[in-house]
Amino acid sequence: MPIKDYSNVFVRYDLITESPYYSIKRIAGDNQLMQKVVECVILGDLENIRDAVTAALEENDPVDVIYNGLIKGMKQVSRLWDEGIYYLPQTLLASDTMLVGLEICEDRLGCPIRKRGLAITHTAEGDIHDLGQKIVNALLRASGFEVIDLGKDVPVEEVISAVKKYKPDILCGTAHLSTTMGAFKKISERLAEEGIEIPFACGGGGGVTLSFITSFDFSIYGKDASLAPKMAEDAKRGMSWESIRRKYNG
Ligand code: B12
Repeated sequence: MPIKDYSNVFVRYDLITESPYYSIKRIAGDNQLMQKVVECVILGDLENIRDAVTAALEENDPVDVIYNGLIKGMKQVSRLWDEGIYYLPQTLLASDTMLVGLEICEDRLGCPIRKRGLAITHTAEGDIHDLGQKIVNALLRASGFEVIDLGKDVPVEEVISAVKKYKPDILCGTAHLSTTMGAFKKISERLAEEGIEIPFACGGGGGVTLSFITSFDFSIYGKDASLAPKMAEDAKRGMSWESIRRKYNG
């Protein structure tokens, strides 16, 4: 049948919230302030994310806004990517939007003056998926840990040098690519060569699974960023990496 009405040909049904494709209420729940945060992340709305997060923080705890706003939004972005609806530009925009929101939440979380310990975080060599790492940073800082953030795409040797220099209580890593997660194993081998025994908490996606992470020494698998401060606390109290792994990975 020939198309008679062309008025909707440029409408991005995958991007508009009225789309039956997703209902924002179903994703974000009844809290309208949180709905706005989720919506900004999904749409990569850099213009409105500041106002949305600031408004949500008036009634919600920063950790709630991170989990029930920013991460919930990013989960939908992951789904849209996996289903081939989002491509790199939309995903990148959504990621940047999430980072702006996270920074505001992190400021609001503050950090205790007295430092409880030291953590080094990084995203694996060759990998730029650093959203998880940024959440880990925020939660560690909020729990009183000083965080040395080595950033993303960090060469294995740079991680080892930083560990030797700063002697942290815990090392944290994030990876998302099947081609980059092997850097964790290399770090583990280099730590052993250097005679350094340190808990190495790893998280992320793709092939970063419990069975992969626990296939080499020092490493502990963290499914969720909220585990990082708990693991860091245990490390600070002097628990060995084996005991921490038993506690969190069974
Ligand atoms: C966002 C995203 C991007 C963004 C990244 C922006 C950024 N600043 O991070 C952009 C658009 C740049 C991107 C690029 C690419 N991406 Co990408 N991307 C994603 C996507 C959609 C979401 C990942 C994400 O950020 N999730 C949200 C965050 C918050 O989750 P998270 O990092 O997992 O963190 C949580 C936990 O894992 C945990 N955690 C994380 N770290 C740690 C650490 C510790 C210590 C602990 C305790 C916990 C913990 O806590 C967090 C929650 O609380 C996934 C799809 C998916 N289904 O996951 C693909 C995905 C990861 N990307 C993929 C690919 C292939 C790419 C590209 C190669 C695409 C390309 N052709 O160029 C490039 C890679 C470039 C590079 N060299 O890295 C593939 C990887 C496949 C694989 N197994 O190898 C995926 C799985 C998509 C797919 N299904 O194909 N991507």
